Formats: sequence, structure tokens, C-alpha cells
Amino acid sequence: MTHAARLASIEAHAARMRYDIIEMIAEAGSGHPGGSLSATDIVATLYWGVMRHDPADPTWSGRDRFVLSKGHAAPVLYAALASAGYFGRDHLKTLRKLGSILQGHPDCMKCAGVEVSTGSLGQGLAIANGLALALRMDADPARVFCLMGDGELQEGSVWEAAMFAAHHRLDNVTVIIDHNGLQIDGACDSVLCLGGVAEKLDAFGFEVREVGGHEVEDLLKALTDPPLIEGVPVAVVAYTIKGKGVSFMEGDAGWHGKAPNAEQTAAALAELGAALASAGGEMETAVGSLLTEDPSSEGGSR
Ligand SMILES: Cc1ncc(C[n+]2csc(CCOP(=O)(O)OP(=O)(O)O)c2C)c(N)n1
Ligand SMILES: [Mg+2]
Repeated sequence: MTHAARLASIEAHAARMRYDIIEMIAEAGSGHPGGSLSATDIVATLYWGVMRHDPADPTWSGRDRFVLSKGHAAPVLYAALASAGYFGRDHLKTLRKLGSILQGHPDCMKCAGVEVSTGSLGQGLAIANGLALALRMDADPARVFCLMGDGELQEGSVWEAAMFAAHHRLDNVTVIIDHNGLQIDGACDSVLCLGGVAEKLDAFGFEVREVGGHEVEDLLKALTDPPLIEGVPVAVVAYTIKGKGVSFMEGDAGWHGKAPNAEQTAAALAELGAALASAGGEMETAVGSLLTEDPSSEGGSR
């Protein structure tokens, strides 16, 4: 595959994922659209540009590991796993339902392709470190990617884990910060000031790469290039927009953990459908009915 074809494929998958994210959250009537949409290009780049993985063999020993530390963004992971073929797309409409493999936060005991159960913020990097340490002891070249939110950085355990990664020279770990500036209660800095995230990670011993988190080519490079210095873990600080792709959700913390109503869903899917068509993605939908629903009705998806 040429570089240009790879970029186009990642972008088409990202467009498909954004559509699926809104459809599944609308169908569930609850969930976290904002942080799922901000992380979509990052996750699509990992799954279609960076990681070695095999949907037909989810526990393949040679796989790279992905830890979604910001587990509330489960829909972005489920959208990627469905598109990659870990499970049938029809599961997407069961998000958050009793007995579903797609719980509100990822459950590795239930869902193929989910590496680690997450949702309690601040734990993913410590787990990623453990995976990376074990891989190194086995002389296994697999890499570990850990995606965290910026609000999540307010958890003290993150910084203990950051020290650990640098101290143990875990250059098989790559930390990615979805730096959208917002958490559940509003601006991160109004809740507990983060200061300079890139500067802090640098001070904790990471090689820091700052990129636009919706620039697939830059993400691909930042996530692929080996560390400049052997033994130094990489942190990619990705500047993103919460709610990216749905105009009325962008930059609005109100869409952190709320499903759109029928009218909002129709508007969001119209916008995302147009983006999907122009990205050349597939139009097969998971929930289908949402597209034909009367947008003024309160029934159906809610
Ligand atoms: C330990 C813990 N405390 C609180 C929560 C509730 N919570 C869920 S999401 C969230 C905000 C996360 O913000 P951020 O990491 O910036 O996520 P994003 O903006 O990417 O959605 C909070 C406080 C949680 N899941 N875990
Ligand atoms: Mg955030």
C-alpha cells in the first residue's frame, strides 16, 4: 500500500467510526460522544496505520497492545474493533445493553480485541507499563500504546506511572494524550490546572512529540518513528477538539457524556454521512433505522 493510500484508508475508517459512534450512542440513549470523537483519528491511525494486530486471532502473541486508559471513550474503540472485524457490526446497536459484549466501559472478559478493562481513570499507564515490562522480559518486540485524556492527567497515579516508564527505560511504551482541553465538568484548567502537559511529560523523562490530533499524516509519523534515544519512552501530545466532526458538539463539554436526541442525531448523522461519503468510506450502517427516522419524533433511538 502506498503512503497516500494508507492515509486515505485511515481517514475513511475514521469517518466511518465517527458515524458509528453517534449511531451507537443515540441507540443506547447514553454514552460519551465528545471524548470518543476527539480520539477517533488517533485510534484509526493506530488500527489502520501503526499497530500489528489480527482480528481473526485477537490474542495473537505478536500483537501490539492498545490500552484505552480513558475507558469512557469505549465507543471509539468499539467502532474500530467492529470495522476491523473483531466482531459483527450488528453488535454496535447493543452498546450499554444488559448482557452485551459492548459495555459502557470496555470489558476485556466480554469483548474480543479489548486488551484491558478500563473506566476508572488514571490506571491505564501503569497497566501499559506492566505489559511492556513483561514483553521486554520475553524479548518480544511488540509495542504498547496507551491513550489517556487530559483531564485524566489530574489523577496522581498517572505521574507515578510516568516516572516508572522513564525509570525502567520502557521505550516499547508510547503514551498518547488526547489533549482536548475539556473534561467532564468543563475546561481542565478550571477544574485543576494542568500547566504545560508537554513540558511536564518532558520533565518526567519522555521524548515528547506534539501533533495536531486530527492530522493523520502527522499522527502516523509521531506514532511510528522510533525513539530518538534508546530507552526513552515516547509521549505524543495530540491537540484535539472534543466532539470533532459534529459541529454542534465541538468544543462543548456539555457533550462529554450525553446522547443526542432524535433531532440532534439526524443532524449529526447528516454531517458525518457527508464526511463519510467524501472520504470514500462504506455507508453500511449499524443501526440503520436512525437514518430513516422522523427527526421530529422523540421515539425510536431514545
Ligand atoms: C477515577 C475516576 N474518577 C472520575 C471518573 C469520572 N469521569 C469520567 S470521564 C471524566 C473526565 C475525563 O476527562 P478527560 O480525561 O479529559 O476525557 P476526554 O476529554 O478525553 O473525554 C471523569 C471525571 C472516572 N471515570 N474515574
Ligand atoms: Mg479531555
